[in-house]
Parts: sequence; C-alpha cells; structure tokens
Amino acid sequence: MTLSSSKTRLASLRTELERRNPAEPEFHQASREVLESLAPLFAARPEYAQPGLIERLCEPERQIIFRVPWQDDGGTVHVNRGFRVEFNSALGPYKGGLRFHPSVNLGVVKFLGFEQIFKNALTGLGIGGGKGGSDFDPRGRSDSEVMRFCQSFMMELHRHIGEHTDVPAGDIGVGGREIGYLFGQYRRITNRWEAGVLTGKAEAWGGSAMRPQATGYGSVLFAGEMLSRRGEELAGQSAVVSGSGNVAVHTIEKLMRSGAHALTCSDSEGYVVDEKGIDLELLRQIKEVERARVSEYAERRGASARYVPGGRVWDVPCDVAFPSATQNELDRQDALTLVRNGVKAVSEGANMPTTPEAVGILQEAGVAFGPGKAANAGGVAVSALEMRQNAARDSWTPERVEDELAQIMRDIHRVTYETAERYGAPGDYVTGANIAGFERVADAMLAQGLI
Ligand code: NDP
Ligand code: 2IT
Repeated sequence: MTLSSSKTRLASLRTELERRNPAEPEFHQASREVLESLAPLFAARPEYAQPGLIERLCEPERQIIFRVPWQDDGGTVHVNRGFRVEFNSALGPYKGGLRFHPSVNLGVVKFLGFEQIFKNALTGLGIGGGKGGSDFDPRGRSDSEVMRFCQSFMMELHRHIGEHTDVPAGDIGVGGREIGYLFGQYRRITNRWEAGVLTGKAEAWGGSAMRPQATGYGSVLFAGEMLSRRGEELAGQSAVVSGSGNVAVHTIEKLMRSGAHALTCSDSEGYVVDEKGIDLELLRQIKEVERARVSEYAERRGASARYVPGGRVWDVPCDVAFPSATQNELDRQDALTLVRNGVKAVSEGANMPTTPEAVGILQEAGVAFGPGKAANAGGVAVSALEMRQNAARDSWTPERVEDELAQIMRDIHRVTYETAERYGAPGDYVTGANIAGFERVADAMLAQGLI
C-alpha cells in the first residue's frame, strides 16, 4: 500500500466513523489524530492495514449507560447519567478513570477511553482501555451528598467491574474521597475484599504509595526526557502549569524538586501568577483541605501573586508549559503566544488539552511536544503497579514505586521517540506515541482472532 492510498483509506474510515457516531466532537478529534498518524505504518506494514482491524479498534467492545438517582441533603431527588465505555481488552482488563463533571457525555467518555487504549499499551503493563463517569457536578456538594451519589453510582457499576474485568480509578472530580466511597459500596454489595477492583485507594487499605503523585511527576519526567534529548535540563527553567487539581499540584511539586520554577496555577474561573513561584503548601491548603478557588490563593499570598479572572495562563512567558486541567484548553492563539514567548517544551498532563491547530503550530515552531497519551501515562502506570501489589497482597515503598515510574517514563519516551524516527517523523512524539501504542494493541488483537 502506498502512502497516498493509506491516507485515502484512513480518510474514508474517518468519514464513516463520524457518520456512525454523530454529535461526539471530542471522540472525532481524538480518533482523527490517531488515524492520521497511522498512514506511514500502513504503507510500510500492510498486515496492520488489513480490513477489519482498525474498524474493530474504533468500536468499543461495550458501552454502558445507566441512571443514577440520589437525594441531596435537603431531600430533593436528582437524576444523573452514568457511563462506562469498555473500549478494548486485548492487552488486559479494561483500565481507566471515572470523571464526575457536568460536561461528561458519551462522546467525552469515548474520547477518553479511546486515548486510554494507546496510553495503556505504551506503559507495557498489560492493561486494556476504558473510561467512565457521570455528568454529576461535585462542586459545592457536601461529603454526605458525594457519598450518596457514589453509592448510587456503584449500585449499577458493580455488575460490570472486577479485578480481572474492568478496573476504574480517578479522573476529574474523582479523587481519594470518591474512590473510598465507591470501594466501600462495592465491598458491601459483593461481600468481597477485592482490592484490585479500583485503583487510587488510600495506602492504609490497599492503595499504592505515589499513586496521587504519579501523573504529575510522570509528566515532568517526560518533559525532562524531551529536554535532555535537546541537550537541556529542567533545572532553572520557568514553567507554566494550568489547573489546580491532582495532576497540576503534583506537577508543581515535581517541578520544584527538579529545580524548575512553577509560576502559575488555574481553575475554570481564572489563573494565578506568582513571581516567587507557587507556594505549594498554601495551594494544597486551599484546594485539598478547603476545596476553595485559586482566587483565594492570591488573596492570602501577598504581593508576589496576582489573580487574573477569566484569563489564559498561556499568556505568562515561560520555558516549559504543562496543560494539566482539561481538553482543548490550549488553542491556536495560545500556541502562538507560547511560541512568541520562546517556549521550548509542552508536556500534556491533561488528556487532549491542546487543540489540533495548536499542536501543529507548536510542532512547526520546533517546540518539543509531549502528547497526553505518552506524557501523562505515569498515573495509569502506577495504577497498574497498584493492581500488581494488590494481586500479591504486597505493598511497596515509595522509593520503589518512584524508581519504577521513572523507568516507565524513560521507556515511553524512548519508544515514542524511536518509533517516530523509524516512520520518518523525527521529533514528532504524536506520531511516535500513536504508532507505538497501536502496534502493541494491534499485535494482540491479530493474535486473538476475530472477536
Ligand atoms: P481534578 O478534578 O483534580 O482537577 C481538575 C482541574 O482542572 C481543576 O483545577 C479544574 O478547575 C480544572 N478544570 C476541569 N474542567 C475544566 C474546564 N471545563 N475548564 C477549565 N478548567 C477545568 O482532576 P485531575 O487533576 O485528576 O485531572 C486533570 C486532567 O488530567 C484531566 O484532563 C484528566 O483526564 C487528566 N489525567 C488525570 C490523571 C489522574 O491520575 N488523575 C491521569 C492522566 C490524565 P475547576 O475546579 O474550576 O473545575
Ligand atoms: O486518564 C488517565 O490515565 C487517568 N485518569 C488514570 C487512569 C487510571 O486507571 O489510573
């Protein structure tokens, strides 16, 4: 197959996928990027282009949608929608987080599940791809309301998950508190101590050391690898981070430990820039203890910090950028600003935070760009290490987990870099990650027959 006939085949697949999955723009965006990357692979290795393989990969194995009724503290009844998309289990049990956010719908869960297939394959750890969540908005809800919601959500989800079947974890709006309530309800319904059914548990009852840190730390490690390929290091660099949740906070922490200066954080209402570097203790107090907004940080921090309501964090000049909040938060205009300000590397802590136009601009300008499915794979990788510890009824030291995480991130960087070179796209981590992830899943699917 020539390169141009590969491109034609993949373009018609894309058209068909968009026709069959209407009104799912995020899923179209995520699948389009992967399909576009595969043309050089199909041209060089016709076995991967055989009819049916890519079509199967783009169709989830199973999609579950369910009703989640719950009562708020005042007794009012609410009805939310729950999702679990079990996308691909060729490499292992479905694995991927749960997102609780009002923007969640089937297309969002499918985009996340699709990305997860390739990300999980890149970790090399034997996990399939899935994702789930709900349009429930945890903002402003009491602990008891969140607990009742989680219990109702698990009342249905429990029949679809299991340590050998499907292993959810956290994502936006789902952290340690929610995993605790979900696990408690699963245990009560099933009458089993099945530690490996969920990851992101607290260390005291089956969680892994370093799981909360893993995504942010991994994203910084990936940026460090990209910079070192260019003869540079993180120490001394200025960094801009978006978001102020799990991934952002641990990105800032790891940047500080690496000798870099993290200047910003944000939420959906605005951003903070702190000339002295973010005060992590204050940020944690506000976000993790008080569950308040980042505007509060600027109020308490004093003269070094400024709050910009509704602003874009990408306006702050920096050497490295870490989009760590949500999808499509860094657009064309933001990419032009970053390039104009001399950014050297962008590492995606979030899933698909950079729009396709912005990715093009950054790559065109020679910026090292680490796509989420490679750069943020540290979180799910440590989830897989948590499953391994649970299966062995063991628990590892933080040092051991951190060493393994660092090795996994180095391996992901190397395989994406080398794969991009092999397929004629040197330095293009998007192509490298998509092809390398695809090859691993496709090999397993081909070996396992038409299922
Ligand atoms: P959290 O819920 O802990 O934090 C989310 C952060 O993103 C908050 O600061 C939130 O601000 C902001 N945010 C969420 N939605 C929007 C929006 N629509 N517009 C602007 N800001 C928004 O989630 P995580 O830190 O866990 O997740 C962040 C990203 O990282 C997501 O893309 C997630 O998929 C990805 N990811 C997470 C992993 C993990 O292990 N947790 C692993 C790999 C990727 P606000 O409070 O105002 O909503
Ligand atoms: O997007 C992601 O990789 C996650 N939210 C983490 C998934 C997991 O199973 O740890």
